[in-house]
Amino acid sequence: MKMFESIKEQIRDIKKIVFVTGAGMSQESGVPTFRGKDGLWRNYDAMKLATIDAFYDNPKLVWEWYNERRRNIFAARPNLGHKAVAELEKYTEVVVLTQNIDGLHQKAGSSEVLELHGSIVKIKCSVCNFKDEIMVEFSEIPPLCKCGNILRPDVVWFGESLPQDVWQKAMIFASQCDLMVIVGTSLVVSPANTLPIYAKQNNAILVEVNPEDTEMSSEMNLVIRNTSAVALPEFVSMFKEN
Ligand code: BJW
Ligand code: ZN
Repeated sequence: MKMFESIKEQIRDIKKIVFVTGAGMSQESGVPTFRGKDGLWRNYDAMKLATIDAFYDNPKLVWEWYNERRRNIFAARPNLGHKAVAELEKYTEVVVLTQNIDGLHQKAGSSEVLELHGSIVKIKCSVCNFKDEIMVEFSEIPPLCKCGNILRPDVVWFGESLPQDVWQKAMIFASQCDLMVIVGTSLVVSPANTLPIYAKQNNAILVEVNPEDTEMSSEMNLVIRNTSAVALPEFVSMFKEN
């Protein structure tokens, strides 16, 4: 099993690695992905729940979805893939640009993680500037801010901009890396799916880890058709040999 043989020789010159991760990264930790059969919750399409319109139509329903996901995520443990990414910091500079809100990269020990789509532990007011972290569940949903308006999960829904400071940094890291590893994302959601383009402009090596084809598979230098918990430990083992 030599998945990464074709880039082995190039590995010794790599100084900066950026991981771009999506829901598939946490699939082996028991966190469902968005698309495909996994992306259904009580027969609702996750893609339709992740919108500001869905929230204003039915804030209680959307809060229930996040509460249930938060319970599942709190019970989840980082898998061998998350751990491999964290371990790689011993050998080279590593930045993780994640679309996930589950915090599992940080739990695994990664020190530079940019959360592009927010975090399941954070909340904000839908009107004023109030922000907080949620530790215990609200007894009544939707919870209200001191200002009287509805509190919402501090995540990025369709039609909303990414946190600008985070996105600016993500673009810079992407355009300066030598190797980008794209793991467990269908790359259908913009602007996160433009990050590989910034890396390519810098002549970075692009590696995709995904059991299935994605929008950008044909742009990759290497495609590993395997899961993250299987492929990433082997990827990291190459750095140990060097
Ligand atoms: C494994 C595996 C294993 C399985 N190992 N792999 C038309 C109208 C309006 C907007 C738009 C429009 N056209 C385009 C847009 C922009 C829109 C967009 O991209 N839409 C597309 C769907 C068409 N984007 C936005 O709106 C973004 N904002 C924006 O562009 O601002 C400017 C703007 C403003 C106003 C108007 C228009 C533009 C914001 C996007 C926010 C996305 N938010 C969500 C929810 C976050 C909070 C939460 O988690 O609840 O982010 S949606 C959801 O998708 C979530 C994810 O982070 C994101 C990406 O999904 P991901 O991670 O790729 O998961 P999947 O399920 O798609 O794929 C999993 C992959 O893993 C698969 O490939 C599997 O094969 C693989 N896999 N097991 C490895 N074990
Ligand atoms: Zn408020």
